[in-house]
Amino acid sequence: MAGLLKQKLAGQIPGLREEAKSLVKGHGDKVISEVTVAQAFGGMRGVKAMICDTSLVEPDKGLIIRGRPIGDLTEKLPEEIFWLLLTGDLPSDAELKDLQGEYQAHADVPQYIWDVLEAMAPDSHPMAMFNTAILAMERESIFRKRYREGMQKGDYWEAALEDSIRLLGALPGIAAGVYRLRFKKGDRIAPDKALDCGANFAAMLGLPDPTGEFKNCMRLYLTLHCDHEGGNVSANTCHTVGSALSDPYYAVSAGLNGLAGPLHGLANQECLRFVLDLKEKYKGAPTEEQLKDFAWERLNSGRVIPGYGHAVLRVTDPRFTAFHALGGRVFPEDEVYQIVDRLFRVIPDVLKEHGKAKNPYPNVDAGSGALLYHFGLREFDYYTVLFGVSRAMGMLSQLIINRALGVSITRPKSVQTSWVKAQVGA
Ligand code: CMX
Repeated sequence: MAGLLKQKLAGQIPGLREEAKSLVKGHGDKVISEVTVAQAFGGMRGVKAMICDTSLVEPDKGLIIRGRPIGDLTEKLPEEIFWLLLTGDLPSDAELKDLQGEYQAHADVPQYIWDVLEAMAPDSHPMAMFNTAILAMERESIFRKRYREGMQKGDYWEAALEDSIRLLGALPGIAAGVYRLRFKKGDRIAPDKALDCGANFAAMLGLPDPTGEFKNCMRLYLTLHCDHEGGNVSANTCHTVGSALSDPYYAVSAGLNGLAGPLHGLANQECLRFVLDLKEKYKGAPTEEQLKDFAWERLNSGRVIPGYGHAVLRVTDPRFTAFHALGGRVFPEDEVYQIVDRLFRVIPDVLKEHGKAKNPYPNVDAGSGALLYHFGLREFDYYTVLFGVSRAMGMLSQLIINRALGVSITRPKSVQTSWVKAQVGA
């Protein structure tokens, strides 16, 4: 592989290495964070102990990809986002075409993957099927092969990039195949190599798309979920597994297993269920007044409002804004969309008055499920697979950069409870 992305990275990597080396050499003993007892017992929340340059989540701005707010990137294709995540720049037309060509060269999923998936129990979770396919493809890893042949440390990133492109090229086909097999949608649909990644994915899912808006929805979905810093469960897991020099197939599959957890990738299902329950209860879209009463009833019974609040953000999530805008443009009359829209008008004020949630505004999950539902993608268990196709871009770009920088194997020090007690005099 000698694509333009590889060439661009080859030009950037010496500078990145030099920067990291001189920071460690000149300032290696300076303190950038500390850890409290509460953090050690509480998921290391807020401890600054890893580097991730691909993206940043700002409380007052939301997701920033390489300095660009995600709200400014909603018209970009997922392939452009991968290029941006890795290099810090958006690709030129020629660079984009080149990368798309590389994806297309690996878009056909080998038959042995389908054999493995078809042998799985028919009620297997779609995420288990998706991850099994990725693991089964590990036999194709260029990184593992070259490592065994004695690859130089300085070349690790090249092999990681090659595996990553192969994986990103194949993931839409794998994910679409899982959908059609698991939910008995009929034969698989072959990739259309003339299409961009999001459009091709939409086409392979096989849902009716007379207006082409489902393609737009898939492009947007893949773009918006691409990355979320380095410390979240999937990115952090991928980072840790990759740090052992496990190849990208192992590392991404591990990260996606984390994404499958109810505290990570499942929230949009919960939000959509909440909206559909409202539709059922009120036999259609409730009025703003009805929603207000309902929200108070729910809060007074000690339950949260799904889709609202965030651990970091303190404004409306720009990813919600983008999904909301697409729904408003394409199907403003849809009752599910109308509920999402009315909740957005009502809930922030209710939560402000309630006074508990630090962020009363909607997060990304408040609206994405409604779009999928509208377009006929109604198998909730599948939604995390869509998320995974997108988030693989973030995990892989972080992994390639880490291999380029020669980031060490992850090995924080654990301590015993008795040590903590002695330390704090408890
Ligand atoms: N409805 C009601 N109460 C809420 C709330 C909501 N949507 N969001 C937060 N609160 C409450 C919390 O339960 C907490 O109450 P207690 O003090 O009684 O425990 C209090 O407000 C303070 O919480 P917080 O610091 O504002 O929020 P956290 O960082 O602890 O949690 C989150 C963030 C997302 C888990 C939380 O806002 C929530 O449960 N939201 C609803 C579920 C949801 O939308 N999840 C999707 C998250 C998407 C993402 O993370 O990307």
